[in-house]
Amino acid sequence: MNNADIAQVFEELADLLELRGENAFRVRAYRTGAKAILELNRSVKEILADATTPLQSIAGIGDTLAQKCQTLIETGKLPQLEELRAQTPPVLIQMTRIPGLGAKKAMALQKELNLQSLEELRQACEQHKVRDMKGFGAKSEQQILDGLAIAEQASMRLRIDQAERLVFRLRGHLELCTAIKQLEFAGSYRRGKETVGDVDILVVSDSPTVVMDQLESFPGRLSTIARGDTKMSIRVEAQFQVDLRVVAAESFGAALQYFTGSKEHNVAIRSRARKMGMSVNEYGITNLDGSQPPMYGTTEQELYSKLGLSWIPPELREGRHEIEWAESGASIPDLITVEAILCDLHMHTTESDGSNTIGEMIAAARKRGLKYIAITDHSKRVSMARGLNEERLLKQWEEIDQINATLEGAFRVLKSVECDILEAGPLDIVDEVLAQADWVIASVHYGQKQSRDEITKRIVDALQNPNVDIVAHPTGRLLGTRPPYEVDMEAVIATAAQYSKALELNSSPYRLDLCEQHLIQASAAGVPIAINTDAHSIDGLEVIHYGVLQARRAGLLKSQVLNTWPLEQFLRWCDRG
Ligand code: DGT
Ligand code: CA
Ligand code: CA
Ligand code: ZN
Repeated sequence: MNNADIAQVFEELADLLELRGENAFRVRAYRTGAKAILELNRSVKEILADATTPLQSIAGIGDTLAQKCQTLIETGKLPQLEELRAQTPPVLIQMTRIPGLGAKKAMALQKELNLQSLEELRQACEQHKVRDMKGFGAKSEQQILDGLAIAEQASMRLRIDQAERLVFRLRGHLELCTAIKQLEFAGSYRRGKETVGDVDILVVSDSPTVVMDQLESFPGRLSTIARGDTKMSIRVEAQFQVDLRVVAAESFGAALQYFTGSKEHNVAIRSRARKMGMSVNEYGITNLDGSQPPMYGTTEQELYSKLGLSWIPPELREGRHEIEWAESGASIPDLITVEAILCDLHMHTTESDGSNTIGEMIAAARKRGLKYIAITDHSKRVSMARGLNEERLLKQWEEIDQINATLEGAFRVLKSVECDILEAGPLDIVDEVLAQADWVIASVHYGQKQSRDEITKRIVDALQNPNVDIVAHPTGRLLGTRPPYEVDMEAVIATAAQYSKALELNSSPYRLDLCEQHLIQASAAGVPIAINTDAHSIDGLEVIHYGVLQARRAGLLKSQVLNTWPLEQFLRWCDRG
C-alpha cells in the first residue's frame, strides 16, 4: 500500500459514509486525511517504521486515521471499508437520485424490503408495502412514486448539441466566480460523445464552498442531489445531472485525466503505470514506493509524459488503440480537424426544403472558409420537401453554371442532388440526368420499415450505379427517437470499397450517422468518408464540428476524409470512370 492507495481508501470511505448520511465531521476527517497523506513527501510505511515521528504529528491525521493506516500497511485492507462496501448495494446509490428520499430512509427501505433495483421499489410502492413501514405513510409512498418517475427520466441522455448549450450556460455562470482558478468540462462531453449521460465539471479553487454556492445559484438548477466538501451534484432542467469536483491546482491534470475517462481508458492507463512501477489516481502519479516522481499531475501532458506517452486527444480515450499510438513516440495520428475541411457536400436550398437561397448558402460557406460546396436538394419523391424533378434539376444546374462563371474560380459550386432510393429499388432521377451532375448523393427516406434484405439490396444497388458517388446518412437513425433501419452495413461497406464510392458521416447532432463503429470499419476498408452538414439553412453549416468530433473518435485521418481534398483531387476521384 503506497500513500496514494491509502488516500484512495479514505476517499472511498468518505464517499460511502456520506452516502449513508453519516456525521459530516467524520466524513470530512477522512477527506482531510486523504489529502494530508497525498501531500506527504515520505511514505506512510516509512513514517510508521520510524518511532521518532508518529503519524499523529501530521496535521490532518488523528489517532483513528493513524490506526487505520497501520492496519492498511500491515494487512493491505480495512475491514470497515469491506463492511461498508458489502452494506451498500448499487441500488442504494440509485435511490439517492430520487428527489426527497434521504439517505436514512433509502437505507431503511432497501434493507427492510431487500430491494435490488428501482423497479422493485416501484412495485413495493404500488403494492402499498411502503406505507405500513415505520416512519413512512401513504403520502411518502406517493412521493417516492413521483420521485421514481423523475429518477427514471434522469437516466435519459442529452444529445451533444443540448449538452453543449448546457455547458455554455454553466461556463458563463461559473466564470462569474472569482474563486475559480481553472475550469474544465470533463467526462463524455469532453470526449465528444454523441450523447452525454451527465455533465462533469472540474474546478481548481482554494474555496470549494464559494464554488459550490455559485453552482447552487445556477439559474437552471432544479435541486441539489448531494453536496459534500469538494464535490456536489445538482439536477437541472429536463432532470439532467451536473457533477462538480473541486480540486487543488497541483492535482488538476490528474483529476482532468481521471474525470475525462473513459473508464476503459483509465483502466489501461493505470495498468500501464503499475507495470512501470507507478500508480495513478485522480490526485496525481506516484511511484509505487509512495514517493513522487519529479513531476506529477499538474497538467495532463505531465501525466502522460511520465508514462512514456504523448498527450492523447480526449476523443480517442475509449480504450481502443490510443495507448499504442501514443507510445510509439510519434504524435497522435494526423487526425481530422475542422480547419482541414475544405468543402461541404450536402446541403439544401429554398428550391426544396431549405430556408436560404443558393446565393446565401455560397456566401455563408465562403465566410466559413470553405473552397467549394455541393447543392444537394431533394429529388421529386420527397414531395413534402418540394423535391425536384429532372426538369427543375437541369434548370438549377444551368443557374449553377452561371454562378460559377461569375465566381471566376475563387469558389466552386458543384451540381448535385440528394436522389431518393425509391422503395422498389431504382433511383428517383433518370440516369441520363444524373450523369450530368458533378456529384450524386443517394438516400433512403421512404420504406424504412422494409426487411434487412430489401433495404440492404436497395443501398447496395444504388452504390453500384456508376452515377452515384455516396450514400448519405446510411443507417437512417435519429438519436433518441428512431433506431437505425435494418441494414447489413458490412455489405454496404464492402460494396462501397469495391466500387470506389464514399459513405457519409452526417454531422447533424440528431443523426451523427455513420456511428463511430461503422466509421472505423469503413475507413479500415479504404472507403473515403464525407463529413457533411446536410444544412437546411445558413446556420445549419455550423454543425460540422459535431461530425468532426465523431470522426476523431473513430480515429479518422485527414487523408481518409474526402472533404479535405482540394477541388482538383476531388473531381478526379468523382471521374473514376
Ligand atoms: P456519461 O456521463 O455516461 O456520458 O459518461 P462519462 O464517461 O462522462 O461517465 P461518468 O460521468 O460516470 O464519469 C466521468 C469519468 O470519471 C469517467 O469517464 C471516468 C471516471 N470514472 C468515474 N467512475 C469511474 C470508475 O468507477 N472507474 C474508473 N476507472 N473511472 C471512473
Ligand atoms: Ca458524465
Ligand atoms: Ca458524472
Ligand atoms: Zn439532405
